[in-house]
Amino acid sequence: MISADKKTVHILILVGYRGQGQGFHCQTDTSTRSIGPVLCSSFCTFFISVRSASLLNCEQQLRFWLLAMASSEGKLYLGFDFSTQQIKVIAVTEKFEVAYDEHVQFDVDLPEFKTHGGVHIQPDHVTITTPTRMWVKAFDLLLERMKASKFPFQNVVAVSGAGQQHGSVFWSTGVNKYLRNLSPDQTMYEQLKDCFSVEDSPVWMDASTRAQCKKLEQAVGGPEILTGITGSRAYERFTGAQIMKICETRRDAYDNTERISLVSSFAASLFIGDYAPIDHSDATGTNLLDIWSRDWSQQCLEACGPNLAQKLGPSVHSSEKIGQVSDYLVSRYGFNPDCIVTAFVGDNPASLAGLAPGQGDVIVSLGTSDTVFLWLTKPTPGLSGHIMANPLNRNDFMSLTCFKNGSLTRERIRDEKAGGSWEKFSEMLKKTPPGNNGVLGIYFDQMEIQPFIEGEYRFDGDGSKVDSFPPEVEVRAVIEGQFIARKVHAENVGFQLGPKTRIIATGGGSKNQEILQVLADIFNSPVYVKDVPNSAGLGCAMRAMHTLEGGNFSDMAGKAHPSVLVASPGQYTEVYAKLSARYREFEKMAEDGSL
Ligand code: 5FX
Repeated sequence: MISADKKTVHILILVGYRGQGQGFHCQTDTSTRSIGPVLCSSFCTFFISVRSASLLNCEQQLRFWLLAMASSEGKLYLGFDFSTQQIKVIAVTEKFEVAYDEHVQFDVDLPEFKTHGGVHIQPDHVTITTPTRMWVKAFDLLLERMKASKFPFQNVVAVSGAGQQHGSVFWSTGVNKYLRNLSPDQTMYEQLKDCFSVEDSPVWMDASTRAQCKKLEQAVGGPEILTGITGSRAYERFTGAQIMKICETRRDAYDNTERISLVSSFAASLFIGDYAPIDHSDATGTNLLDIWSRDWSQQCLEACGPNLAQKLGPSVHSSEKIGQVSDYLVSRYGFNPDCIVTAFVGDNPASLAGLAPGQGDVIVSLGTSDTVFLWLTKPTPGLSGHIMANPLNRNDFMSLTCFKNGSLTRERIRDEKAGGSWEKFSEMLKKTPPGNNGVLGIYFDQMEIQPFIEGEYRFDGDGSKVDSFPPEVEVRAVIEGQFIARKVHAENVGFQLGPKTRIIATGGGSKNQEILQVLADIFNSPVYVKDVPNSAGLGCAMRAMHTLEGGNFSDMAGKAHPSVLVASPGQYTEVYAKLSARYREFEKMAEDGSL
């Protein structure tokens, strides 16, 4: 029962059962909001009077109070995500219940920086930056919001976070003393806003470094050799080429730089009040780290700028404790001085953690574009995709391969052939056999990343080019063509199917059972689904917990969001082996222009 006047909200909750609750409902004048499931181990009655500026705050307070009370010692773990458009935070209890979440949206909450989608696009359309100091101000604002909603900072025992990959922050020479001695009477923005030798951070959307990429590849002996050292050929957005560009075009700023952070280690620096080390997984998004030794590659450093090893500082494994929260955060917000900080990582490695895979698992994210993450033990780096350090297991790797033509292409074929209905699309899919009688369809509505081509390509069972397919055949062809490509590229970077291989599907496309059945048949592996909103933030909260508590990450995190088996493979290995071989031929022809 809830009664409210403008300032005070009285909440009477009677919980009369044991075990997992179904969630409480907070009735306000305008809406009924679910406060989320709560574990209650005994019969109890709460009467809480909350003085609050808004009913929304009241709900949040109630949520974390209930959840903190429900967990044995009220411990909370925080995961931050410094992403392109916003900073998000999520707090979870020991039982992985989400106790709190909040965010700051750059364009809306900090309009004075005039960003669009969190960035500035320069007139050349390829130089894309974010004002570094905006991130500091956004972080202040987020902490102030948490404080205003009476977030129990003292209950937080471990923190970690993620940042958009590849973006870089340039700290001016001598500013570490400000970071180490922040006064709790002022905001971080007031004290750090002039500490950056480059005011606008290059971000992952930047594509202005084509010339530097060529130089970096040439310097080490070619794209294959760079790939063999760093796990990726030179990419415009990767930090090595970005640093080389600053060194070439703004030499004074480069020379006046004491430390270069990635967005992730920059955010971690704000937590520990000192320059934070870069974690291995995000460091593999720079073209500067040797993926095998996990040290900076001398050759790559030399190609990008003088004294670069010193400017980058050390790199550490993602699970490492890098310090405690700063005195500033303790004094100003009431953090517990013993609260540990785990290395911050890139957003993609963080999402991998949030989905809690096991060694050898394949994660297929079916969204606007499709992304395949693989947990690899023996990678074979190639010219497409990226091999990165695995954020969960010190000696392992992860690969990340992005395909531009994902759900938009699937939706176009649905609209054209199935009248816009997924039900009809699924019915049509069931009418054709796995393998589609040998036909192969490839649909790149937009220029694909690998292979770098656009257009529609249809081949009949004999491998001859045809102009069209009957509707049912087209429906199967688009799904099979896409998933065969995902499998071929997974094999290219060293993925080997084994009896224990599991596919974890996530994203909008993972809601369609028939599509998932095709995925199971093509990968010859069971498909599980997991729906994890804010997987990067959650992954970081769980990583923080893991650093503090130890144990096996996958076992621990798997309990948070158990995966559900949705499709088991049929016996189509041979059918799809033939189609995969034909897809490889197609890509070869696309590459040498003989299509
Ligand atoms: C990965 O290589 C990317 O560039 C993006 O996914 C960024 O990490 C987005 F933040």
